[in-house]
Amino acid sequence: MIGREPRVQPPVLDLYSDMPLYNTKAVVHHTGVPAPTLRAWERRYGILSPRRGENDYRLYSERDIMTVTWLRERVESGMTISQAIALLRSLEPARRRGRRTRNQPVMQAESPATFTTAASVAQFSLNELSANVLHHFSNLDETAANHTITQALAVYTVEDVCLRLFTPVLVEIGQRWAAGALSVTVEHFASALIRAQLEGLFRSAATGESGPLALVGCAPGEMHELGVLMLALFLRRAGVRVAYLGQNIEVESLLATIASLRPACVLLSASLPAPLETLALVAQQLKTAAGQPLLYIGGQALQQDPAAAERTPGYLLNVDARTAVEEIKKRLSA
Ligand code: B12
Repeated sequence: MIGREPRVQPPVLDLYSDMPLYNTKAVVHHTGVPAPTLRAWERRYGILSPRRGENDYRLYSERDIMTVTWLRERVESGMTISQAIALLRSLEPARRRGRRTRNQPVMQAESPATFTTAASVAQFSLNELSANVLHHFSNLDETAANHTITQALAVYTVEDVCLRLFTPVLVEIGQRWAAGALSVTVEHFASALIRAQLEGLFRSAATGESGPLALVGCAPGEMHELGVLMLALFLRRAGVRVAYLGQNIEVESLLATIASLRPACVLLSASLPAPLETLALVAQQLKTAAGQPLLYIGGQALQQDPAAAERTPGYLLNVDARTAVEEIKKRLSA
C-alpha cells in the first residue's frame, strides 16, 4: 500500500534511554539549541522532562536530546515551534501524555500555552488546511495558498494532499462556480496554482529509467487534466516509468508514438460527456495498435455514464488515482 503514512515521521524515542544523565550544557552541545530556548520550550510547552540532580541542576535524558533535535529540525524546515510541538504530539500522542505525568508540572487544559498548542494541532487537520486554501484562492493570494500547501506537504503524503485537500477543494470550487457563488477567475486561478504544484511534484518525483512505460493523458477534446496529472504523479511515485501527455491528446501522433516506443499501457481520462464518443473510437484503434498496450480509462464522465463506459474497450477504473495505481501496478507486475 503506498502513501498512507504521514511524511514526517515522529522521532523513535523508545529507542533512547530516559535516564537523566545530561546537564544543560551537554544538551546545548548535542542539539545546538541555546539554554534559554530549551528552558522556554520546557516552560511554555511542557515538552521536556528534566529531573533535578543533587545540586538542583536540570538533568536530561537521551530521549530529551532526540526530542529537542527533532524539534530543531522541524523549526529549521520552516515550522514555528508551537506547530512543531503540535505535530510531535499528534504523531505520538499516547506515550508523551503518559510520560509527562511522571515528574514535571502537567499543563492545565485552560493554560494559554496548551490552548495555543491545541489550536496548532487543529491547524494541521486536512479539513482546516483545505478551508484555508479555499479562502486564499478566493482572495487570489498565491503566497498564502502555496504556504498552506507546503505546510500540508510537510505533514501528509503527496497522495493524501492530492486526494484529501486538492480534490475536495476543486469539487467545492466546481459546486460554487455552478451555483454562481464563485467567479470563473477564481476557478482559473485555483486550477492554475494546483496544476503548478502537481507539475512540480511530478517533475521532482524519481523516475524509473527502465521498466514498462505508461502513457498518461486526457481524451481528445478534454481539458480537465488535474485528476489525470495526479494519476501520473502517483504512478511515478510508485516507481512506474511515466510519460505525461497533457490535455486533449492527438490520436494520429499517439498511435505513431505507440508504434515506436511500445508502451505497456495507455491511461486516458474523460471528465466531460463530449469527449466520450471520440474516446470510444480511440479505444477501438488501440486494440489493434502496435504492441497492443493495455488501455485504462477513467474520470468523472465515465463514472457518470456507465453506458458510454460499456461501449469503450479498455479497463475502466472507476476509482480514485491511488486505488487505480494499486490496481495498475498489480497488472503490470503480473
Ligand atoms: C478545474 C475545472 C476546470 C478547469 C480545468 C483546468 C485544468 N487544467 O484541468 C477549466 C477552467 C479549464 C474548466 C473548464 C470547463 N469546465 Co470544469 N471544472 C473544473 C473543476 C472545478 C475541477 C476539476 C478537477 O480537477 N477535479 C478534481 C479531480 C482530482 O477529480 P477527477 O478529475 O475526477 O479525477 C480523479 C478520478 O476521477 C481519477 N481519474 C481521473 N482521470 C482518470 C483516468 C484514469 C485512467 C483513471 C484510472 C483514473 C482517473 O483520478 C483522479 C484523482 O483521484 C470541476 C469540478 C469537479 N467536480 O471536479 C469542473 C467541472 C468538471 N467543469 C465543468 C464544466 C461544465 C466545464 C466547462 C464546460 C465550462 C465552460 N462552460 O467553459 C469547461 C470545459 C473545458 C473542456 N473542454 O474540457 C463541469 C462538468 C459538468 C458536466 N459533467 O458536464 C464541472 C463538474 C463543474 C460543475 N460543477 O458543473 N474546468
